[in-house]
Amino acid sequence: MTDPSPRRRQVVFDHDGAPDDLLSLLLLTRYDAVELRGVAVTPADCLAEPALSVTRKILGLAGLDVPTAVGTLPGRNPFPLAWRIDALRADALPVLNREDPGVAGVAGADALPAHEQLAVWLTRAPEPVTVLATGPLTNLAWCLDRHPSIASRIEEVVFMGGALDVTGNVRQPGHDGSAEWNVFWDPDAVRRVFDADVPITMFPLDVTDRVPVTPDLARAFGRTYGDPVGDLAGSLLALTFGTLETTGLPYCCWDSLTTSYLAEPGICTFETVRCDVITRGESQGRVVRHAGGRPVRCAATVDTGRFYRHLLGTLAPGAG
Ligand code: AGV
Ligand code: CA
Repeated sequence: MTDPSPRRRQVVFDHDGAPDDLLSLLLLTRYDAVELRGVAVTPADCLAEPALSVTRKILGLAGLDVPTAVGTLPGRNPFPLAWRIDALRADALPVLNREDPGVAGVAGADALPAHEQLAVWLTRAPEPVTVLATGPLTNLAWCLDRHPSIASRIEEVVFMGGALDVTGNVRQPGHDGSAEWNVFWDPDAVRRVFDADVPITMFPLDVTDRVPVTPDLARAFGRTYGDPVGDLAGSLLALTFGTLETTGLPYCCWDSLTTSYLAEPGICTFETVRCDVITRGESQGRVVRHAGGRPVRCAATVDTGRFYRHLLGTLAPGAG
């Protein structure tokens, strides 16, 4: 008798359309360990319409018929427009436009806005679902607020966000720089999710800063040129170039490292930290260690080489 096949995690993905989020979506489409049940787009680090469009095209490229929804809830602290327009560039990449848009089925949004759709996905799932969030937690917070019993439908929240023992990445007038952007966009949402009875695994800047997008990593995808998945991955990484020159901070594999946890959890080590989030004032959006806070399983160290090999091995298996 053969072993029963390992259980596939039921996953709902909530992302916010930046190149790194799209690379994460591409990874998810390749993972045997993941059954993708729905993809929500939060209009935070992206423009909603092209981010939804590119999401559907990536699912189409993978041959997956997965429902999508786009968010309408606003955040308190908007992302720079210069970052949000990257979704327009990604949506125009040739590798995603080999077919007529009508044929690829990219036209028209699903009926429900993402927060309501997320509630439906979680409620109707046959077993508890992992919510992977690589953008703000606004949709999930709304679900928990409006339908508190949804907490029991959630197996684990896996979230890219926070900066515990390192400087944040927000550089805005009136802010002290201690926050990470996904939390800063909607600090109250993180508070709401922290208050819920759900297991949280968080990937703060403390680890994600250790996996920058390097020229070597991006160029390695050239070795499988002609393969649509590898070409898309390399193109998404190329879109991140210039970040250090324009912001003073490198572009990192923040979201894709977080996503890799669903397939290869041994890339990082973890420690449980009692956390709180500051929601007002010049440190708003900062996640802090706090003795009375809620326990969060936080990624603490990362095997950088193993992560880069995971990316290449998953998205450009022939690259060696
Ligand atoms: O703070 C990291 C989060 C990740 O979810 N995002 C980018 C990733 O999708 C915000 C962000 C921080 N710095 C950025 C960001 C930059 N230089 N460009 C675009 N987005
Ligand atoms: Ca993101």
